[in-house]
Amino acid sequence: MQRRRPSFAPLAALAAAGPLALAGCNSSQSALAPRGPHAGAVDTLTWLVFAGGTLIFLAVMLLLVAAILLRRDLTAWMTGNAFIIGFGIVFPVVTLTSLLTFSAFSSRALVTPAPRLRIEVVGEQFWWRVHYLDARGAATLVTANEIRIPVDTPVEFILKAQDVIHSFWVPNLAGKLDMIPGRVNSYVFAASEPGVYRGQCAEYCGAQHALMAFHVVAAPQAEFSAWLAQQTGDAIEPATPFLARGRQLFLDAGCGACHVIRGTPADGLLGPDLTRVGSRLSLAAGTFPVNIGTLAGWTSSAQHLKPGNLMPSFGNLRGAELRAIAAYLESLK
Ligand code: HEC
Ligand SMILES: [Cu+2]
Repeated sequence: MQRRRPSFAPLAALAAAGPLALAGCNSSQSALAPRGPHAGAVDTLTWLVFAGGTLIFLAVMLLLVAAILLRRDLTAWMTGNAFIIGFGIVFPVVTLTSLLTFSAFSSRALVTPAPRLRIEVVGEQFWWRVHYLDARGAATLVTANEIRIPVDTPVEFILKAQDVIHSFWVPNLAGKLDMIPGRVNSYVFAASEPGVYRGQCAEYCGAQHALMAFHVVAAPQAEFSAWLAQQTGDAIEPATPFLARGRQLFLDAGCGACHVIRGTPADGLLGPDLTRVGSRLSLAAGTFPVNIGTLAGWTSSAQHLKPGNLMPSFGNLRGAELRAIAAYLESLK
């Protein structure tokens, strides 16, 4: 009789899956690449629990194999009282108590620093409304889908939701926190390195939940202050007749019913503030880069590009009109 050749297919599949899984491990939007003290504390705790869990798992497997191979010699010892009390009571009590103590101290580190800046973020289907607050809690700047913060500065994030439950998550900087309609949640975190950190809605909130992302841009204090000063105030005036025509078309098409452009009659609150939309890193909550092409495409086909979002497609606008509107929006820096 011929012996069946052993099949290596499962091993090959495992070998192929390894690199694929590792490919997910780049440092952008990763909780394993902390860039601030709060994410750092979470990271330490993660590795501690992971390493401890792995050790205990290996020890249990070792005992299992020993019990199978050595049979009676060992099982006699394993059913003795000392073994059961030692590994069944003392060991779990000691490990779980020390973990609890360690994690309690880590979480204390997460809540202590006094914030020096307060930013309110409201989760909307499917984008983020961002308010920079002054000391009295009034909004000094309203923007969307992008949050700028100074480095090494604890910032308090005050989280709300407009419609359904969303979850605010910037893995490189902090853990996630839910945004719940009718409730206010808040937490403080900081970035210790300048950079652009991607965030993502982490609670399923409807059809376009996956396209509900944002960026946190951490910059040195001086750069941040300059940005904040530049962002406040009215939108810049159109510099050419073409851009002025774009603004007129924007207003005539009724975009102002849902969008604010400060300094113009556009004062609608249903959609993102567009006063400085040309200066943002992304369009439609992290979905596209901002340029004339994506702005025109979005305006004519918002429902095609992000089906079910709350902006209708303006398929009635002609090419020349779209180009003017998109050029005007792109100029709003
Ligand atoms: C019925 C309300 C409504 C009208 C009218 C409307 N929009 Fe919007 N708009 C929205 C909403 C809601 C979003 C957010 C979509 C998302 O990302 O989920 C949005 C997003 C945008 C964005 C992306 C902003 C950002 O920060 O990413 C641009 C640009 C935009 N709209 C331009 C326009 C233009 C131009 C018009 C007119 C031709 C228009 N909108 C008319 C509701 C509206
Ligand atoms: Cu969401």
